[in-house]
Amino acid sequence: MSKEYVYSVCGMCTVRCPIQVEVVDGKAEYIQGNPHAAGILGSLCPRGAAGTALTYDEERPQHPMIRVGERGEGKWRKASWDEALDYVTDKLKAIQAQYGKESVLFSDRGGPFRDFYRAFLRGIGTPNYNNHDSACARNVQNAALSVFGFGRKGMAYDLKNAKHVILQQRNIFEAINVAEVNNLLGAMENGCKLSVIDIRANVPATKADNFYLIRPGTDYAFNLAVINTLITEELYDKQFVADWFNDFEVLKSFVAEYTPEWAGVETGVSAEAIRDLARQLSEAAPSVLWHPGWMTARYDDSFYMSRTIYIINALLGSIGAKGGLPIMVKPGDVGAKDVKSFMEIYPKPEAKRVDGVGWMEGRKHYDAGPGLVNLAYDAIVTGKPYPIKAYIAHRHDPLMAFPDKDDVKAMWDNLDLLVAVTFSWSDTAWQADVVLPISPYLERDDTIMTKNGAKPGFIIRNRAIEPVYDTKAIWEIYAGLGKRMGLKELDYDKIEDIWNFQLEGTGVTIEDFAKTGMVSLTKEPLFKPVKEGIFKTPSGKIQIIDAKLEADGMPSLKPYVSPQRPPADKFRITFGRCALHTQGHTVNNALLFERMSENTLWIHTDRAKALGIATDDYVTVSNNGYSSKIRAFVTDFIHPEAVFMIHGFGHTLPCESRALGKGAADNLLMPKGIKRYDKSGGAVSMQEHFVQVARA
Ligand SMILES: Nc1nc2c(c(=O)[nH]1)N[C@H]1C(S)=C(S)[C@@H](COP(=O)(O)OP(=O)(O)OC[C@H]3O[C@@H](n4cnc5c(=O)[nH]c(N)nc54)[C@H](O)[C@@H]3O)O[C@H]1N2
Ligand SMILES: Nc1nc2c(c(=O)[nH]1)N[C@H]1C(S)=C(S)[C@@H](COP(=O)(O)OP(=O)(O)OC[C@H]3O[C@@H](n4cnc5c(=O)[nH]c(N)nc54)[C@H](O)[C@@H]3O)O[C@H]1N2
Ligand code: SF4
Ligand SMILES: [Mo]
Repeated sequence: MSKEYVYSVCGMCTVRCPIQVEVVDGKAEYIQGNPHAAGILGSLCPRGAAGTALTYDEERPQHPMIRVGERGEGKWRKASWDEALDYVTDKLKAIQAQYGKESVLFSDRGGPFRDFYRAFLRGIGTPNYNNHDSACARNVQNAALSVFGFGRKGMAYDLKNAKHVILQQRNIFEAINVAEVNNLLGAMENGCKLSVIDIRANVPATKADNFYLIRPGTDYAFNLAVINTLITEELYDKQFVADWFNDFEVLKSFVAEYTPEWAGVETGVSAEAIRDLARQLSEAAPSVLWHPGWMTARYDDSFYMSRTIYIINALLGSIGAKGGLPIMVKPGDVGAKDVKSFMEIYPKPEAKRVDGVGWMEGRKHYDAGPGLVNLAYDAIVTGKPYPIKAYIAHRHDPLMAFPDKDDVKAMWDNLDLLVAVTFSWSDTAWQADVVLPISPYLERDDTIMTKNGAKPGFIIRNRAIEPVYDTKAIWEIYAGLGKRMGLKELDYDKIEDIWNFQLEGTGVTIEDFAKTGMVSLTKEPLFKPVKEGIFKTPSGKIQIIDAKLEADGMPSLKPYVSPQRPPADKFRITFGRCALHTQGHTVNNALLFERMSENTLWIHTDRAKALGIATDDYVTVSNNGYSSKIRAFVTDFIHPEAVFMIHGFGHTLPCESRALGKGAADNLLMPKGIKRYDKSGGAVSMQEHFVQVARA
């Protein structure tokens, strides 16, 4: 028997925790957290532990496939890698010759492994790289930029040293980042208080010191009243405000009318409770961390809500503070060099990006970054500002990630080529012309990733075992496509050569990763003080008035508008995550499916009673022609205006025998939802829809 331990990086979700894989006779037997990684300390979440079930799953794409039937019909022919890569590149060449280099669109799931394939996109001359984020964190990203001039990752979350953590629309113990969970639990053992503002009692609420059950969609009102209290009761950090606020007086007069009494009526949380929270926060300041949120693609005013969270943190002086939101430290800050980028080999393509982000009227104020892919889809339909004829969805399942898959499919009808690069089946892969199967993370190496934080460093994803099926690593796929497109610079056939390219000039070598799978670029953690040059706004200060936003016709301080109440026979659809699944792509994982095979519909006791519904009854939940069966979970601990379900269920693909037909799909209850997005923050407003519930 041979047994070895391989350091790598989890790939079951977007967080990418460092792991250690036990390999016995060439088989991945057991996965645990990398014991050397700060915050992880050997632990993993259930999905990370179930990675072996992904690797050994027969129900994933095992070889390249080319469609033979109609799109979405599920008729395929098996292809060799050469044949599939030739097929894709022949099409790409023909499309680019006819419609221009920029007619190729690409979207992914973001993250640290993008550099190599983004170089491929630049190499073939298209500017149209987008990611998934208009269905995730764009509102909070744009809010951070608007207030501080840097994005949401310009600050860390120092949960470990916090004295009071506030989770508003942030389900930290179920929407997991292992290090964050460990750090917060550790802080709570040391007396850190936890406050939760949610529309239902999620797991964090069950551990909280304060829990505020809020009317769905009224968080902006709640926060305006907190700001009002902090200012009228002079609970804010006067020195920090004097030093770092550009236009405090504007804020002060804007919030004057938004009293706790007013917010009490709006939110359902009493004025006294709101005042009391503000007072508790000022006692713990500046070691207060009001979490800015993550999945903020929910409401038409989520961008403004996110801005208020950042403003509250700033009023409490927690920006840059220990136990608050310290300024993020990057390799350059500790005198080190970051890994070298493949993208920089190629010039930035000249054409403007088709989504209009950063240059089109009304879209100039958005972070140009990864753009808004839903707006790029418009170009597939209209051909404006120019046609998009090829689309590569890489590690991205837009048909589940955006509302209403039939609408999205219809937008894709004009494509001459649709490619899915993925490790599991998905609605998007099923709709594609070509499926290029990625090796799951235990079976592939990836480019070296940089981890920013108090001690920045590099982490390596080593392949733990040989590929189980005829699948390839991401770099192999794009090296293969690149070669065929004439990109000699990306023609690699060994990962070591890629790593050496990345590490050139950093002083770090591949051997340095052997001991722990990671390399730290500094011995001592660094806290960067807030000083001149930190805030990247025009004034160099924290700004309430955002000139860029206003130039695009959007107010900096939007007067509060009360969300529509659902009609008496309807509910607002709300959703979130659970610890056992990742988005839509783990329901068919044998180990995770065994533990949770369907989602349930949370519904308030009084509303359920009126409809004759008891816990575990099957009910139908429907909207605009889509209807699905789901079990009810009747509880006092959800707001009566809402129903709630875990996202990612309701699969319909015949190739996923376990997931098939289990539970309901929240994304199908949002008709025309992809068209409804927050014009100020850019994210889709997924919770602005009402549904009907009845006994099945
Ligand atoms: N209605 C509704 N819509 C939502 C959400 C919701 O709660 N409700 N959540 C939103 C959020 S927060 C997000 S981030 C998006 C997510 O939606 P997506 O961005 O589509 O992300 P995933 O489902 O994580 O993964 C996409 C696909 O990549 C494949 N894949 C290939 N390689 C890898 C790999 O190495 N690692 C992983 N993890 N996957 C790989 C997976 O099998 C999966 O099919 O959806 C958003 N859309
Ligand atoms: N286990 C697991 N962990 C994950 C993921 C996963 O799929 N599975 N996905 C990762 C990704 S991509 C993301 S973006 C994050 C998401 O991380 P979060 O955004 O924290 O996760 P969610 O559970 O979607 O939503 C947070 C909470 O918002 C509440 N909520 C809904 N509507 C409202 C409202 O109007 N007001 C208030 N105050 N609360 C409301 C929900 O009840 C839920 O408890 O999780 C990441 N971690
Ligand atoms: S949070 Fe869980 S699934 Fe996500 S990377 Fe970490 S261990 Fe893996
Ligand atoms: Mo997300």
